[in-house]
Amino acid sequence: MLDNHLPTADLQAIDAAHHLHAFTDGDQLNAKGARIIIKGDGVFITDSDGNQILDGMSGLWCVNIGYGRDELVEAAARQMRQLPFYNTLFQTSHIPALELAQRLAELAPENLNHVFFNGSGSDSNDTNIRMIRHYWALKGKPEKTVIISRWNGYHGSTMGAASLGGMKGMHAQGGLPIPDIVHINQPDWWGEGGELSPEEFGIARARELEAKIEELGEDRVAAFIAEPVQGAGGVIVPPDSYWPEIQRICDAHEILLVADEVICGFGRTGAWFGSDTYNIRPDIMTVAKGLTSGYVPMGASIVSDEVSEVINAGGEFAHGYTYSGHPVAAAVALENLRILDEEGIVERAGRDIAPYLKERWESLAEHPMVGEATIKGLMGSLALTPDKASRAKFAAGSGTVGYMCRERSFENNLIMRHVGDRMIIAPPLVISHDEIDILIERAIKTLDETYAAVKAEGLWQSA
Ligand code: PXG
Repeated sequence: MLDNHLPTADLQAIDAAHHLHAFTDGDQLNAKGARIIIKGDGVFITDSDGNQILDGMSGLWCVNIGYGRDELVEAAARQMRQLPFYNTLFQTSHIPALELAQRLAELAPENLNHVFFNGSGSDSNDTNIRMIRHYWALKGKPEKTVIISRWNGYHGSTMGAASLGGMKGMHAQGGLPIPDIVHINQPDWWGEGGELSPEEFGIARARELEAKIEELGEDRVAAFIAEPVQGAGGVIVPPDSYWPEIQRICDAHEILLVADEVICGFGRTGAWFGSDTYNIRPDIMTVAKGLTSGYVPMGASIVSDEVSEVINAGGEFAHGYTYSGHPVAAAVALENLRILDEEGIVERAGRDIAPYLKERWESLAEHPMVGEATIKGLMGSLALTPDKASRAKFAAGSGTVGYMCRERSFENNLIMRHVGDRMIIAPPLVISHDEIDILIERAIKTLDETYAAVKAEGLWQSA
C-alpha cells in the first residue's frame, strides 16, 4: 500500500503551502500542521506516524460500510473499463444509473419512486429548492416559494443549501441566505428546553412550523426541510413527540415535506432511513454520504410519484449536473447497497449494534462532566456541562471545553468531534462489540483528562 511516503513534517509543509482546507481556520491549522491520514481498514484509520485511530465519525458520517471493501474498488474498476462516463442529460441513460434508481425506489418509503441524481448532498438540496419551486409554479401557484427550515440545521454549503441550513456563521459569509428561506427553532431540549418536559418541548417546537405557515400564509409556503436527527448541529435527537406533530402539520397544510437523509440514510439511525425510524412520510428525500459509503461522491433527490408526475409533465426541467448519475459512482453505490443488504449490515446495526452502543454510550452520563448522553442508532452526542442539574453552559464560551476534549480524543486515537461543547460520534455500521468497548474506553480516558484539565485551568465555571 502507500506506506512509503515523505516524513509527516514534509507532507504537512506541502499541505500548508498549497491546500486550502474546507471549514478550517487556515492560519491556525498551518501553524500546527494537519494530521495526515494514510489508509483505512474496517473502523480504523492510520496516520502518517503509524497511529491506529478508531474512526468514530465514519470519515464524515459516510463510511457506513467501513474502510477497505475491495468489492467497491472492483465495481469502480469494472465500470471504468466498461464506460467511465456518459451523461444522462439529453435523452440518454446508462445501466448503472437506471439500476440504481430502481434500487433506491425499492428501498425508499412507499411512494418515493423517482430519483434525480446529483454529485453531493449540497447539490441535492439545491436541486430540491429548484424542483420544489418549479413544481408549485407548474401547479399554478408560483407564489409558493418559501422554504422553511431550522436554525442549527445543516443542508450543505452551496448558496442554496447553506441558505437552507441554519448555521449563522455560514450565513455571515457571502451574502446568505438567498431570498424566501425562513428558519424556525430546533428541537434541542437539553440546550433550549427550559422548564418544559422533553415531550412538551417537542410539541412546542413543532408548532413553530404551524405558526410560521400561518404567519406567512399557506399560499406562500412551498416546503419544510429537516434532518430526522440533526447531525452537524451536534446530533440533536428530537423528543419523541416532535416528528408526529410535524407530520400532522405538514398533512394539514398544502406544503411539501423534505427529509434530509444525507446523514440519517443507509442505516445510520438503525433502519434504512431516518424516515423509517420516525415514521416520517416525506415527499422528497435528500441522500448522499452513505449511498456510496463515501468511496466516491454521489447524491440524489428521491421524489414522490406526485412530484415526479408534475415535473415530468411540465416540459424541460432546466436543471442538472455533468455528473448527474455518474456511472462509476452509481456502480459503487449499487455494490455498497448490495453489501449493506446481503450481509445484513443495516439490519444488524438496528437489532444488535445500536442497542449495545446505546447501553455503553448512555453510561457516559455518569461522568461528572457529561450532562446528557443521547443516541439514536449509531449517532451519539454528549453535552458537556459544569452543572448537570441546571444544564449550565461553560463560562469560557461555547466550544472552548469541547475543543479541548476533541484534541485529547485525537491524542487518544479516537475520532470524536466537537460541536460547541457537545462531543459527537457516528461510527461505521460494521463496528463490533469489542470495537465499541475500545471506543468507550478511549472516550472515558478523554473525558477524564479533559475534566482534569478544565479544573486545572480554572474553567469549571457556569456561564
Ligand atoms: N445535508 C446534511 C444533513 C448533511 O449532513 C449535507 C446535506 C451536504 O452534503 P455534501 O455532500 O455537499 O457535504 C450534509 C453534509 C460536519 C459536516 O461538520 C457535515 C457535513 C458536511 C460538512 C461538515 O459535521 N454534512
